[in-house]
Amino acid sequence: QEAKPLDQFTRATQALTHIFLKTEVKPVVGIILGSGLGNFASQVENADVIPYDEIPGWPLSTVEGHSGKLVLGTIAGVPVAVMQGRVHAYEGYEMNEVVFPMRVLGMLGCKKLIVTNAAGGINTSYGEGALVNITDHINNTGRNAAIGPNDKRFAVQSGFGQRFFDMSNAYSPRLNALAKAEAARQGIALHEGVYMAVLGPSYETPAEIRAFRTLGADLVGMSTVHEVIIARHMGIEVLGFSLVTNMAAGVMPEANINHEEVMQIGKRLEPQFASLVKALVPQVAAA
Ligand code: CYT
Repeated sequence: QEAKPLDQFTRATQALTHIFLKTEVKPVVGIILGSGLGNFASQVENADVIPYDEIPGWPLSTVEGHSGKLVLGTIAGVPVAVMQGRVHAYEGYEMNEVVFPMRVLGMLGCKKLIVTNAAGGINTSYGEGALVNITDHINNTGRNAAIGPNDKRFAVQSGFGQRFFDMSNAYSPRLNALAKAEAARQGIALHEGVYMAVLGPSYETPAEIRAFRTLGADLVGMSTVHEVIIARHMGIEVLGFSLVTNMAAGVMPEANINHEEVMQIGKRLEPQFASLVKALVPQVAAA
């Protein structure tokens, strides 16, 4: 007789058990680092580093520049779980695999999420290297991460874990206000924008970018929306940032887009990004 496949919640508890055996940190803020922003993990003090390939059920990235480690420790005294690297749907992963780490972050005790990505700039008021606070998203991937049987056990606070759930304030206005104030305090130019997610892996065509602009998108990328949907399903409050690594296709005539450039811009903007996020961690935790 064949064993019944384990449900997502049970698989996530297996990952949780492994993590609990490797660290005593009980994170309250989860941080997901996008392409080129992985160095931020070095900000974590007293770090316990768990390679993704040790964690049962954790999906492994196939893309260069997405090294895979879960780093647990403290930032400004706040216990955090930092994901250095994530998988994308374009790698061929199913939705439940893409958001498995997000489920585990919630179960570890993270009530807040800081999610970051490298994105193409659609809004012409941005330039390469612009730092953008995400105010909302448009999920144009054709998939929703919450598909499949609904499991209420994933809720991290009462009233959440519902089959149908609100996305009106998916990107927390009060956390965005903290980010805006902190950026001003540090003299960092922080833009705002709506993030459009596509499946990828091809970058967009100029016609697609014109269409997306008409639809209200300021940024385009291939991640984040699935994690945010699952965070909201669980009742986790979200703060999101995009780093504009390149202007999207057709925005700068003559230019074309390559992954190396995306990674380089990430490295260049890292110090600003790190200083902003580091200062925000205790504020977000206390909010
Ligand atoms: N750039 C990026 N599209 C872009 O132009 N990083 C993702 C998607």
